Amino acid sequence: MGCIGHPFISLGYPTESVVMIRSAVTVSLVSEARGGPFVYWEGLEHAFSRAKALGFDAVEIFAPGPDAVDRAALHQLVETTGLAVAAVGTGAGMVKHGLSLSDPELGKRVRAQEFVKAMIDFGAEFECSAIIGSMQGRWGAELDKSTALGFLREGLNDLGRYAEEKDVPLIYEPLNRYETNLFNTLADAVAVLQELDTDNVKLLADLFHMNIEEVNVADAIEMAGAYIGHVHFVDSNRQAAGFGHTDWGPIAEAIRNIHYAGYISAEVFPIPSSDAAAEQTIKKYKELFHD
Ligand code: LER
Ligand code: MN
Repeated sequence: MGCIGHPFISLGYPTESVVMIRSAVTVSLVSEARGGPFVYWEGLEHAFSRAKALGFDAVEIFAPGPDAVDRAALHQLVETTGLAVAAVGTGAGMVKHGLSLSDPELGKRVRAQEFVKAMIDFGAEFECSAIIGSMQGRWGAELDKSTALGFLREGLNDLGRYAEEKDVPLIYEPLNRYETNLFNTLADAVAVLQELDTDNVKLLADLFHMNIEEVNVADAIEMAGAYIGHVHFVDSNRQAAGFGHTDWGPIAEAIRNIHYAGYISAEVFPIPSSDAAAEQTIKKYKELFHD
């Protein structure tokens, strides 16, 4: 199953449907990101096999770049496990190459766009979206805020339209204040999406960033509603859901209320181990969304 295909199962009634929320777990293939909030680190085969054994629907991939993954081998993994690719992260463009969509230098912004476009192509081959998180960049001494925001808007417009040609949404992720000074809340990000020339850019609700920035996480989810296209499922301390102090009831209710039909993807530290974090995630996921 691809990540954006047929999210609703019809019950035969014209106005009723069951929303297909699906589970995913992250794998990082980026050595520079060691110590970061990704569940699996031992390659795609290992991640797909563990995800399959634990009952996940999909794997979200943080790759060093568009050419770093053997695509034939990945197609084979998708086929043999029956799992999907939930999304592909683009953060390696920043972590490995120092690129961002709001860089003061035109040449670097162009390279950032080229990197993301190639990642969109990679994701589209597996029917899923690319995520723009740290690639959004930040403003600072060399670049004032409104110019940086203009660059980001330009990037989201171009890349959102590019993704549309490939039949996949583009996912934009507001981050907490320690990672970007552009947009930190879903409401601010929704306002930006409303100004774009395309409606193909959706938001990533990362519940860790939201725990830091939102007045009320559940209310923010309800407000952003149909703009949300992906969820990072993570507790207050960036560990697996249930290992921190997040109050999950109202958040799960908000996700159901907006008829969310995408992935609930664990982007968490592998604490106390990758498998323990994944097992806790799928247990909490079933408790909140599927029992
Ligand atoms: C970074 O903090 C994050 O949440 C990632 O999803 C960004 O790529
Ligand atoms: Mn995230």
